[in-house]
Amino acid sequence: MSSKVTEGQLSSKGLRFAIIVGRFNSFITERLLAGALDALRRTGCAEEDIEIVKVPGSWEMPLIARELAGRKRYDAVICLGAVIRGDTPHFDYVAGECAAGIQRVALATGTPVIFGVQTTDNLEQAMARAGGEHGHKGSEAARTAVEMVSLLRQIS
Ligand code: INI
Repeated sequence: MSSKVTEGQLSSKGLRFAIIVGRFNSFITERLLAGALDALRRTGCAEEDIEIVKVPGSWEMPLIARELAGRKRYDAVICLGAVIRGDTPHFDYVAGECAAGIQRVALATGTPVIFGVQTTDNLEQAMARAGGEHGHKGSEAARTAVEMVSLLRQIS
């Protein structure tokens, strides 16, 4: 007897997404956005089914995510940001609260809210994860969103 395995599919045709992008470290976040848009297009999503909302920084994401996820207009909300460690504890507050807030919004609304926020020690690490040698956090976040929508539909 074999076990039943449920996995999300990677087709975004007919799905609607909101993408929240932080302007802080925009040199990185614009790359994350380009990767996310490319992944959504490749999986079948129509351009008019994507809304992009820009926020000052990663700290502001959870509130806007709650607003967008709460409308039930989008199948998933994708958050894209870049928090880069500096010389002060600021990094820990911004990264920690952003991560916790995003998770809270997903659990409270039942809408997938994807944590496509890089938390790195320096710009070099950020670049390597924005289409460099360590992958692409933007396209990865978009594919995760597509998979989660499909998975939720299958199990509910
Ligand atoms: N916001 C980021 O998205 N990344 C950072 O690296 C960052 N740093 O290092 O300060 C950052 N700060 C701004 C923050 O998100 C808020 O916009 C700001 O504190 C106003 O609320």
